[in-house]
Amino acid sequence: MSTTLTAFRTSTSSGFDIERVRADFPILEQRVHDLPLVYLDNAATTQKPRAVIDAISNYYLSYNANIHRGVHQLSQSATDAYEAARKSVQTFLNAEDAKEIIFVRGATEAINLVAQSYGRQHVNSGDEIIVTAMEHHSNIVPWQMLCEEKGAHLRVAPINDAGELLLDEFEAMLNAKTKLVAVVHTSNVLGTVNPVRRIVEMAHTKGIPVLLDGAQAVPHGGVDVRALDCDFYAFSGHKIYGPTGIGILYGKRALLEAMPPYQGGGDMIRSVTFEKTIYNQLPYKFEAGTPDIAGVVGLGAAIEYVNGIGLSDIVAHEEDLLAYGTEALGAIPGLTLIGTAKEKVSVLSFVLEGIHPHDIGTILDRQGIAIRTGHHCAQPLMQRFGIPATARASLAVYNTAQEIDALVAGIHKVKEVFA
Ligand code: 7TS
Repeated sequence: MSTTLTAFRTSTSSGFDIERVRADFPILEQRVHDLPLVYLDNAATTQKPRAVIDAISNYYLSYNANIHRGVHQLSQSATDAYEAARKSVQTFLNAEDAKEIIFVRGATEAINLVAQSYGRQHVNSGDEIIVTAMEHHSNIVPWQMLCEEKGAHLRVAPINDAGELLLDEFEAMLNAKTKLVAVVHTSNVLGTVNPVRRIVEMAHTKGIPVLLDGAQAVPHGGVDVRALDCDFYAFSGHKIYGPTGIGILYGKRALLEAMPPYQGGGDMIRSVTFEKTIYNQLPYKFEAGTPDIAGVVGLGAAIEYVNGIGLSDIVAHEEDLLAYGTEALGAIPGLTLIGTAKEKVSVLSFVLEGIHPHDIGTILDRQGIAIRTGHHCAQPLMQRFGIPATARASLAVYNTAQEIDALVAGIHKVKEVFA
């Protein structure tokens, strides 16, 4: 390995210590095929620190009960923990009100909620919804379903070869028929961080609301929904060191108040008769049925964990890794990085001349290295780049320069197999 980054920060004056961070994640001690695990599939899902695992087991061990229902002590404790997590998320996103934080299953469900509730209420025949060419399927298909139902049109803002949104083209697409802009904050394939503040400004000038898909943004930087002034923000707990099955929809209170419920059932009502149901207030109106209480508790612990390290240290560490990885991978003959935006997070998608990404992933796995290969639920983006798939290494707070060295050595082995 010839590449060295002299200023690599393995610890900082503010106390960031990579070895201490790694020790928080028990799974990183795993061996795979009798080799140390090198986990570089964080955009798919992150590993969980002990604090999250403990919070979930502590819920089941000591105060498992349903929420908002019982007068008994355990139910009260469960409700308190559930609502405390909502507060943590509110603070984390800098939302004005905890009522604007809706617990859902993940980013996918958050987007479907907006499509089915806000979308069905506001989108009509001939209207338009704008997305970008770099969306995950979960920010395409719900809008296509809505457009099909309503006779509306999905329009796609183009990107350049580096994987950056063409802002002028995007702006030119906004018109009186546009009912919603739904844009990925950070691309799961390219790592591109979109200029979302500008996007919101452009759309708001024309009175168009904006949904941001933040699934890949929240783990890699601070998100301030009030500063962004976005109308909806969606993310998943499992990509930010929390459990699967839990995620967040943030919505501006006035918008959420005016939206019909997404699902009917227990907890989302104030009163029910066979003649008429009166819906509950926010946020419960959108939380029908028994929620994933353990998941919420786990997500709350994950956010506290991230706050404990400090997002600025996480970002600084990942920036170092990205710079190191970009240089190291870029030096491999025959390797092309897909996604070279100026503003990007620690995602390294690549193709190797003459070798299918699936073969890269399989051979790397034999070396204990976990990456993802395929279309990454972004088939239209693959078509934009004229490729069927990429290999993708995506980095998190616990990754190291040595692991990138292992990846580089692994890729050289892949090339030897196919030489
Ligand atoms: N939006 C983006 C940008 C994503 O990357 C993903 C998941 C989702 C939405 C959906 O999140 P979910 O938790 O509701 O499934 N992305 C990926 C990925 O890149 N590899 O596996 C899942």
